[in-house]
Amino acid sequence: MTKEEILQDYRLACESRQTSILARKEVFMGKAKFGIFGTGKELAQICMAKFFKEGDFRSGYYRDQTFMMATGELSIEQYFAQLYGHADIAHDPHSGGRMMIGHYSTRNLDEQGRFKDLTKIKISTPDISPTGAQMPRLVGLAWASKLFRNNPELRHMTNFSHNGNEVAFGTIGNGAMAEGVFFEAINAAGVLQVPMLISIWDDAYAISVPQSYQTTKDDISSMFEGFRRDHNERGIEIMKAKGWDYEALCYAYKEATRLCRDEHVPVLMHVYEMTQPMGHSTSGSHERYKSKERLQWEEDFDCNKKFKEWILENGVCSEDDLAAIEAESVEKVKIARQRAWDNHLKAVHQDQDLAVQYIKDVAASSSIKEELEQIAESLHKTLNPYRSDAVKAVKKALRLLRNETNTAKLQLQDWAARTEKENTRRYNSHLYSESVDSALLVPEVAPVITEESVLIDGRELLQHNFEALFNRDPRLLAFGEDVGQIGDVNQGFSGLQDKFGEIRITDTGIREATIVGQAIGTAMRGLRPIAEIQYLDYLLFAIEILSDDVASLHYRSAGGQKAPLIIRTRGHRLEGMFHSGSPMQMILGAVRGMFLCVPRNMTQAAGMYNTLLQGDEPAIMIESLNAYRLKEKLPQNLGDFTVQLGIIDVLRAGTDITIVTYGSMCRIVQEGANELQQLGISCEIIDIQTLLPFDRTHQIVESIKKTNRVLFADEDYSAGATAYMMQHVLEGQKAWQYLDSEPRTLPGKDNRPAYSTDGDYYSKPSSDDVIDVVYEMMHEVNPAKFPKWYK
Ligand SMILES: Cc1ncc(C[n+]2csc(CCOP(=O)(O)OP(=O)(O)O)c2C)c(N)n1
Ligand SMILES: [Mg+2]
Repeated sequence: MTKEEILQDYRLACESRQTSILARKEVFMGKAKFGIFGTGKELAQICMAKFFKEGDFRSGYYRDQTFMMATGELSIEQYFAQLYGHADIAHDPHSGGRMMIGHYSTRNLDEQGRFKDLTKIKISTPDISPTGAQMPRLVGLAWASKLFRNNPELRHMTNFSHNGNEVAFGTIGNGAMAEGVFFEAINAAGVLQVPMLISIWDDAYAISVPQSYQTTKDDISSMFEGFRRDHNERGIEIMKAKGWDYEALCYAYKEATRLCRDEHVPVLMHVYEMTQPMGHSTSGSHERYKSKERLQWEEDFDCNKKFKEWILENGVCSEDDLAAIEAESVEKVKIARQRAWDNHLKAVHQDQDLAVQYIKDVAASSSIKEELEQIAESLHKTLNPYRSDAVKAVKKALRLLRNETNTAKLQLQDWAARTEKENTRRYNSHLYSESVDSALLVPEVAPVITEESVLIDGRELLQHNFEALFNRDPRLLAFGEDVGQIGDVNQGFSGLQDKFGEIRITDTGIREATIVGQAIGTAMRGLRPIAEIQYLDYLLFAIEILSDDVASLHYRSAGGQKAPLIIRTRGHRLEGMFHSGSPMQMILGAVRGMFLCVPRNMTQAAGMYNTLLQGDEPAIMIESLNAYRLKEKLPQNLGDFTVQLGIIDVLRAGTDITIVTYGSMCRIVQEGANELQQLGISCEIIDIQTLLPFDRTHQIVESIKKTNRVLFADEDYSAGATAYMMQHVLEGQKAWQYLDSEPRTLPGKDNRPAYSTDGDYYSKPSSDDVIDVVYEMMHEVNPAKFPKWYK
C-alpha cells in the first residue's frame, strides 16, 4: 500500500464521518426527517471497497455510505440530496427522493429502460429497510456468476458477465442476522457454492438489544462453525477481522474476494469490535442503554481513531498532515451540504415563488384580498418548505375563490394542474416498466389450432411450450422444489432437464424466500428466471421478499433497476387446507408493481408466459391446480402465441347478467351458466385473465351496459379479490350507473378450505352457489318469472 493510498483512505474515513455528523445536525435542525448513519463502520467499508470491481454487485443495508463513497457511486452532495428528499435523479440518483437516507442503488438501465453494460458499473442493488431482506437477492446475484461461468451458452452475454468473475458483496448487521432469512440464505449459498461475500457489521447491538439476545453462543463466527468448509467437505469460508484493524481488514478482504472470485466459494466475513459513535439513528440516544464502560470502549476503539493511531505508529505521516486532512474534510462536507441544500431549496422554490406570485395576482382583484394575501405571505415565509406547502396554499386559495371569476384565477388553476401532474410523476412513476420492452406493449397472437391439432393434457401443453421457449432463448432458466429431475410436481418441465441440462432446469432446497432471491439476482443480471413456488399456499414464505424487494424495486430505484422474473405457482382448488388456497387479496395487497396472472387453462397460461418473456416486468403466474389433466388442443405456434395482459376474455355471451371471474372458477361458473340457461337466465361470463393489470380497456362496463347486472365470483375470502374487482368496475369504470340490481359477490368462505369433496363444497363456491346467487338476483327482478324453489 502506498502512502498516498493510505492517506486517501484516511481522508475518506474523515469525510464520511463528517458527513454523518453534519447530516445528524440537519435532522435536529428540522431540515430532514430522519437520519441513520455509517459511523463506526468506515474502515471496514474502505477496505472492502478496495476489492470491489466493476461488474461486482452489492446487496447491503443502511450503514454502507462509506463503501458507496469509496466505490465512487455516492458523492457527499448526493448523500445530502437524499437526506433532504430531493426528488430528482439528477441529485439523488439512488432513489429520486423516494428512499430515506442510507438506501443506495446505481443506475443500471439506460434512458429506454434497457440494461447498460453491467460489467462496467460498480453495482449496488436498491436497498430496502426490512432487516435481513437483502439476503435472498444476494444469493441470486452470486448464483448468476456461477451460471455465467458454467453455462457456455451464456458466453455471448459479455455486457453482463466476464466468465462469472463477479462477486456478490453483502452486508448485514449483527442483529439482523437473527432473521430466519439470513440462515436460509447462508445455507443456500453453502449448498450452491456461489461467490457470495457476506460481511457482518458487528457492533454488538441491534438498536438497544445486545448480542446475547440475538446469537447462540454470543458469537457469530462460533455459531457458524458447522458451516465451515474443510479439505473434505464443501461449505462456507468463515473469516474474522476487527472493525478497527486496517491491515487485518485489507488482508481479509483480499483473501475473501480471491476465494469468491476465483473459486466461487461463499465467504462469511465477521467484522467485529465495531462501534456506533452516534448511536443507532436520530430517533434516540444510546446513552440510555449502553453502560459507561461500553461507551468508553466505543470511544477508545473508534475505527477512525484507531486508524489514525496506526498511521502515526507506522510513521506514514505526521500528526499535522492528518490534522490538515481532517480540516479539509470538514470544509469539503460543509460545502457539499450547502450545495445540496441550495439545490433542494431552489427546486422547491421554483414552484413556491410562482404560487406566491399567482395568489398575490389573484388577490389584487379579489373580494377576499386580505385572506389571500395572508395565505401568500405565510407561504412565502415558510421555513424549510416542502412542495406540498405551496400546493396546500393554492388549493386553499382556490377553495376560497370558488365563487369568483377572473383571469388571474385561471393562472392559479393552471399552476395547480401543472404541479399536480409533475408531482405525480415525481412520486408515483415507475411502479411498472415504462420502457419500450414493457409486456403491456406485446400484441396478441392467437394460438394456431387446426383440425389436426391434437388433444393433450394441459400439463403437456405447458411442457411443449416451455420446450419451445427454452430452445430459442439460452437466458431462460427454471428452478424450484422438484423442478429439475422430475420436471415439477405436475410435470410441466418433464424431460426438459435431460434436454437442457441441470444448469438451466434445476432442483432447489425447500426455501421459498431464497428461491425468489435466486430469481431476483439472476433477473437483475440479464437472465430470464422462472422460479417455482410449489403451491400457492406456500407463497407466504416468499411474500415478504416479493412485496418488499421485487414489487418495489423498479419504483424505489426511480426506474434505475429492474428484475423481470416470473414466479410460477399453482393453486385455487385441489384438496385440503394447505393445498387449496386462493388468497388473492393478500397477494394483490402485497405486490403492486408486479403482474398477477390467473389463467383458467394451460393454453392461456402458456400464452401469458410467452408474453411475459417478451416484456421486462416481474410477474406471478398462478396456474389452476385442477387444470393440468384437463384436455386442451395443442397450438402449432408454440412459444409464439401470446395473451395480452389486462385484456379480458368473454367466455360466453349473455343478456341478463355479467359474471366476472377468473382461474378455476371459470369452469364452475360455466357449469352454473349452462343450468341457468335452462332456467331462462342468460349469463355473460368474463374471464379477467389478469388481476394486475385489471381490464385495461374497460370492457366489463360495456358488458354491464347490456346486462345491467353484475356478479363477481372467485375463491378468495369475502371482501377479497371480488371486492377488488368490484371497486375497479363500479367506481373505476363507473358501472354503477348501469345497474338495475344490487351488485353481488360470490367468494369462498372465510375459513381455510376444509378437506375432501364435501369440505370443498362447503368452503368454495360451487356451480350450485352460482345458480343460487344469480337466480336470487333474477327473482328480485321478476318474482313471477323466477319463483323461489325453496324457503
Ligand atoms: C424486519 C424488521 N424488523 C425491525 C426493523 C426495525 N429495525 C431497524 S434497524 C434495527 C436493528 C438492526 O440491528 P443490526 O442488524 O445489528 O444493525 P445495526 O443498525 O446495528 O447496524 C431494527 C430492529 C426493521 N427495519 N426490519
Ligand atoms: Mg448492530
